[in-house]
Amino acid sequence: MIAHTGPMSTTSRRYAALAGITAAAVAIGIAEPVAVLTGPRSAPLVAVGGVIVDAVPESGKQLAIDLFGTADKIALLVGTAVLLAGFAALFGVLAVRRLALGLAGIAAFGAVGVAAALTRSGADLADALPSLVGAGVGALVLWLFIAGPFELDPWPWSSPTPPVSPGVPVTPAGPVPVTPAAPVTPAAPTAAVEPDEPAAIDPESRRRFLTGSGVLLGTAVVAGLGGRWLAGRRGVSAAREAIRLPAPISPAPAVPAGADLSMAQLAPYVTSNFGFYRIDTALVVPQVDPDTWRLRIHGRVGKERTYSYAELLARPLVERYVTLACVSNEVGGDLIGNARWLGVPLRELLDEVEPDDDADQVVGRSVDGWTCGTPTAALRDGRDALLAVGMNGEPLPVEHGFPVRMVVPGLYGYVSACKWVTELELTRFADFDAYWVPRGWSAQGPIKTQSRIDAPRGRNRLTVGPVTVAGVAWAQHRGIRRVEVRVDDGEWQQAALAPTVSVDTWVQWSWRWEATPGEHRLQVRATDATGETQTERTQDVAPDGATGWHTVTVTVR
Ligand SMILES: Nc1nc2c(c(=O)[nH]1)N[C@H]1C(S)=C(S)[C@@H](COP(=O)(O)O)O[C@H]1N2
Ligand SMILES: [Mo]
Repeated sequence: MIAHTGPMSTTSRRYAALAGITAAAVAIGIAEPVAVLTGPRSAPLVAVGGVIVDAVPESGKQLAIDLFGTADKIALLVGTAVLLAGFAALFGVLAVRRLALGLAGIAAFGAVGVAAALTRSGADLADALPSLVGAGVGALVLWLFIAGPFELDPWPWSSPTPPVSPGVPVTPAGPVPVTPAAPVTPAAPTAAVEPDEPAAIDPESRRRFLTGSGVLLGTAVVAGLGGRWLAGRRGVSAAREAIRLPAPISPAPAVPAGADLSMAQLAPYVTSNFGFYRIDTALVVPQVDPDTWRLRIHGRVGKERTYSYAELLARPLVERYVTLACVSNEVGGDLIGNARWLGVPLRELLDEVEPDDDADQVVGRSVDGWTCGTPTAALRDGRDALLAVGMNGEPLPVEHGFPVRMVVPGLYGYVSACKWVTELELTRFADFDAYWVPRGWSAQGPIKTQSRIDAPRGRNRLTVGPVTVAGVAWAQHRGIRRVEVRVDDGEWQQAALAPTVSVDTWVQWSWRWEATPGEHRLQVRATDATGETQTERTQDVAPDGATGWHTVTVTVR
């Protein structure tokens, strides 16, 4: 293979880009089945994506959530893949100039993959393997197209004297630009050699090149999807389905009749597991085997202790309805849900380890390294803070933290609801910042009193006459005393509150409105059981939760 220095023809660049992209695709694809052995988080795409998730400032993350909803993870993976394809095309072009340059590009990407995989929390050396194997195979593929059996013969150049592969006669180029999509018949051998025209490619070599890249791209897709599928089969769904949860010694109170107004558009009082919002930083859902899972409670304690899943299930369990809310929930947003959680009271576990008096923070640590910091007081003050194993009568869904998570009434999820929890460390707020704190969020995250209008929706067209305005309001662990609605800055009108199970859940409210023609603005505000009314002042979700009144504009005819 000769190192070329003249300008490349467009045709040449297209083939080179195809070679580079094929090499990268095979590298990424092959890494997936390797990651079945070393764990899905070691796959290069997932490892690099994870580093990006942790590094992106919260404003960017919020934007992603706004744009893509919770599909932001898929968007990130697709975005990463597109970016990667761009670089891969460049590496292909470089490789035609000098193979070593292209190979160096692939090696650099391999190194990025290795570095990302090794710096994920809990990583071991084996996690380098998917990126290493991928880069090795990718390099081989690049060689195949640039200087190996699939090489174009010759690589077209627009330099005055097209370089000649040894032993192959030069065929002059035809006037038509050659593109990979439309194969061109070889030019007549009699045509004059134009100095700026690339030499015609041997059709046989073009066929080999295109067939090779087609087959290899297909292989990459099959290997990638096959690897993901295998990883899914190695997951813990089967183990989860085999679990029979014991009955609680302290069952959840029955949901009072009328707690759910059963209105279309209105969020149901109990959120289904399927409908429950999901927020976490995990690009692949952690698969935690309940048989080997352990919870270690340590740090500033008198007696460090470790619990197994079976030990937890053997303890007296309680079941409670608790409404979980995300601090990233905008006013009027839906990052909130109410479920029936089964678990061990965290207070009992903490009593057993005998925390030091100055240990004011309990850091929950997930198997993927994510952390949250909960005030020790909130876990010991008698509220139903749970180490949960069940959600709405089932073992926790895998994406909601299987086998074990924390649930603490009254605190936003980011400071309390650690999923896939494996460690509780007693420490001090002064000594440790949990995951979101250095990223601009408050260390303390009590849930703010909020209310939402679910019906009617904005832009709904209504007819004159009675309209039921309804929604939910929440002030977990304080409870809701009053919900008021007003129309067009008029008098506040008291809404009817549906009954609830406890102060730890949201409440449905409704108000009958005699709608008059025209455009109207509906607003809601709640007052919690301490007598405090939610503030009108609007505040963004960062650093400790949004404030303001939910406002919906409707048209009545
Ligand atoms: N391991 C882990 N646990 C986590 C998170 C996370 O990123 N990783 N996110 C928290 C946040 S911000 C919220 S709001 C809740 C959401 O719980 P859900 O996904 O079950 O609704 O989980 C919390 N627990
Ligand atoms: Mo959250």
